[in-house]
Amino acid sequence: MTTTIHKNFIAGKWVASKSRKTFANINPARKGEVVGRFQQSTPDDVERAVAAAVAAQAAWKKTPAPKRGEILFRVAELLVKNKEALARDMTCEMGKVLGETRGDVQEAIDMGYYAAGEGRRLMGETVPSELKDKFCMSVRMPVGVVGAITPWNFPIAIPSWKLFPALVAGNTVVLKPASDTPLSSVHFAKLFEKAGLPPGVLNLVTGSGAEVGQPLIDHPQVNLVSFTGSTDTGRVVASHCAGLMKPYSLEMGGKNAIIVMDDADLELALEGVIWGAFGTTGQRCTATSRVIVHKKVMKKFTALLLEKTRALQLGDGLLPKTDVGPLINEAQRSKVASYCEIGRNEGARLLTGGAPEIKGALKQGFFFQPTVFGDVSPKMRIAQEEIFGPVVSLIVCNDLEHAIGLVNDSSFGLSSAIYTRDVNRAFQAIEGLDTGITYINASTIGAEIQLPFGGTKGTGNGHREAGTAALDIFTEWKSVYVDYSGKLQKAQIED
Ligand code: UN1
Repeated sequence: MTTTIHKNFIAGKWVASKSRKTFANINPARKGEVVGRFQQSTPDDVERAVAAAVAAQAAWKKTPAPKRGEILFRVAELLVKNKEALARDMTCEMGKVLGETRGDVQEAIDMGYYAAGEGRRLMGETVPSELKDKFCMSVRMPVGVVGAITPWNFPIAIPSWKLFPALVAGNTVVLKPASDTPLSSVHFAKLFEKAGLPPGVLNLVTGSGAEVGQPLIDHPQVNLVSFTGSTDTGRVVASHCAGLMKPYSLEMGGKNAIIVMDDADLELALEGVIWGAFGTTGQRCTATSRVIVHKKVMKKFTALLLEKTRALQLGDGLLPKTDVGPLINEAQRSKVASYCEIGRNEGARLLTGGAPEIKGALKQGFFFQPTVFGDVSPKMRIAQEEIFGPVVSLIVCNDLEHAIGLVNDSSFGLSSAIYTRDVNRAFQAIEGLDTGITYINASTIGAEIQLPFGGTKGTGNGHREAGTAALDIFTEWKSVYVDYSGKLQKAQIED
C-alpha cells in the first residue's frame, strides 16, 4: 500500500513545505501502520501561511457575518455527511474507540451549527447615555489573524472550538495541529475548502512545535494565539506572548475529581468513574483522575470499581468489543508507567493494572492497563499531577466539607463532579468547588459546546472556549458613542 503524502493548506492551495521533508503519522494501536505522511514544515512555511491570512483578512472582515455563518453551516453539513469516515480515520491516527471519535466529530458539528447561528447574533450592548441626544453601543470586532495550536486528544473537536468562533467573528486563522493527529486537521481543512471558504481565510501548517508552533506564536502579524495542550507548553506560549504584548488563551491540564457521597447511587457513580477515568484511555483534560469517596461507602465502592475495571477490554478502537484503546505514543506510555512507579514508591496501594499491556496483538500498540490506586493521600504526586492516562486514585473523605477541600487542593481547576441524592449537598458543592465545570450526578467529562469550557487556577489563563464566551477571546470590543445633539456635550463635566 502506498502511503499518502498530505500537504499544507495555504492561500487556498495544497502545497508542499519548502523543506521538501515529511514525517510519518502512525496508528497507536499498530505501530507498524503508517496512517499518512505530512509536511515537516519550517518557519518559511509559517511565513507564507501568515502572509496569506493577513492578505485575506480585510475582505473576510467585510463579508457580512451572516454570510460567514452560512459557510460555516455548510462545513457543519459536510461534517455530518462525512462523520463515519472522519471518525474511522481519527481512530486510526489517535486510537480512541469509534464511538468516541464519532463523538469528537459530533462535537465539531455542534460547534459548527452553533457558530453559524452566531453569524446572525454576535451581540453587543446598547445602553443609555448620561447625556441627551447621544447613543451608546458596543460591537464586536475581529482581532485579526489567529494562530491556533491544537492537541491530539480531540483532533477535530478542539480545532473546531477555535476555528468556528474565530472565523464567524471575522478573523483569519493559521492552524498548527499536533503532530500525532494531523490527518484529522487535513480532512477538516478540506471541508472548509469544499464549503467555499475564501482562500487564505484558513491555513493549515503541519510540523513540530519548534519549527511551526514557535514562529507562529512569535510572528508579529499574528494578533492572537489560542492554545490547547500541556501546561509546560502553555507556559512557553504565555511567556512569549507576554513579551510581545500579544493576547493569548490557554487551555491546559486538569486533575479532575469525582466525589462519591454516602447517599450516592453507587452504581451510577461507578459508571461515571469508569467513563471519566478510562474513556479516551484517560487522555482528556477533563478525565477523572481522583475519586474522593465517603468513608462509609469506600469499601463497597472499591470492590465494585475493581470488578468493572478488570472487565474492560483493551484493543483496537475500530473493533466493536473494545472499551479502551491505546495511549497516543510511547512517550505518553512511559510517562504513565513512571507515574505508576511513583505511586507505588509513595506508598499508594496498586489495586489493579499499573503496567503496559503487551499480551498478543496488543504488543503492537501503546496499550496500558486500566489502573486503580487505593489508599492515596492527597499530597502524593499521583494525587496532584496530571497523568493523562488510564490511572485513577481513590482518596477517602469524612464529609462533604472535607471532600470539597480535597478537590480544591489542586493546582488545576477544570472539572469536578459529585454523586449525591441530597439537593442541599449538590448546591453546596456547586458553590464550594473551585473548578470551571461542575457536574451533579454525572462524570467529569462530556461538556457541551453551548456552555463555556475551561478552568480556574493552572488550567488556563482566565479565558473560556465554547459558548458565547468563546467570542470574548476572538473579538475585541469597540464602544461607540453617537452624539446627535449637534453641539459639544461633555461627559462627566458639570456645567
Ligand atoms: C479535552 O479533554 O481537552 O468535556 C476536551 C469533555 C469533552 C471535551 C474534552 N467534551 O470531556
